[in-house]
Amino acid sequence: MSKAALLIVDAQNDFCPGGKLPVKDCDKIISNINISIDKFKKVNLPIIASRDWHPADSRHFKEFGGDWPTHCVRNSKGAEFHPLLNLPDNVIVISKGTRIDEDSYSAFEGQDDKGLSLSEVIKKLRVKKLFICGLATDYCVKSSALDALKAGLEVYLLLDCVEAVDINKGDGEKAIEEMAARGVKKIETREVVF
Ligand code: VGL
Ligand code: ZN
Repeated sequence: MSKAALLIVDAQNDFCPGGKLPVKDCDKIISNINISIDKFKKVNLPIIASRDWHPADSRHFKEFGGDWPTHCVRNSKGAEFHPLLNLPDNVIVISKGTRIDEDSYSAFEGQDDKGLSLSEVIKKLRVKKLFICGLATDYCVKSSALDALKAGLEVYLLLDCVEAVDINKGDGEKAIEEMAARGVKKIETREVVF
């Protein structure tokens, strides 16, 4: 069987209630993600967590000409992973949006702590199947899933482990349909078995 990994996209405080760009039902999503984490942990498959890690003066922010309220400023409380997210000690953290002039919606635009890109990390681990979950469906999850397809991976979207910002109503649903049309496979946590 080809090797799988779990990619948790931007499960950070600022995308949850009380944060700067909250999705609804964050707690439910985090608890579903934790169930997925356990499944990968049990069989020793890699778990990768991306994080939005912006400089305070990023051009991604409205204040500096971008589209978004200030969020996930690196080293701030809002940029921390959600406190209930049960990441294993050996999680591979991918930081993205770290330069002043980049949005980096996709985790494939980020690097690990040694400066390796996500594609390099995945190649090194010989991962062929990527299970994607996290926040937000209509931006970073979608962008990461489409880049994963471009990288030649078999891509699964964990439907019960994603939520959209839905700036316009229905954005999340549209994003899911777009991913599916390009070849992303839709799956629920309970269907993940190794
Ligand atoms: C995201 C908007 C801005 C995301 C990040 O993680 O989906 N969305 N920055
Ligand atoms: Zn961002």
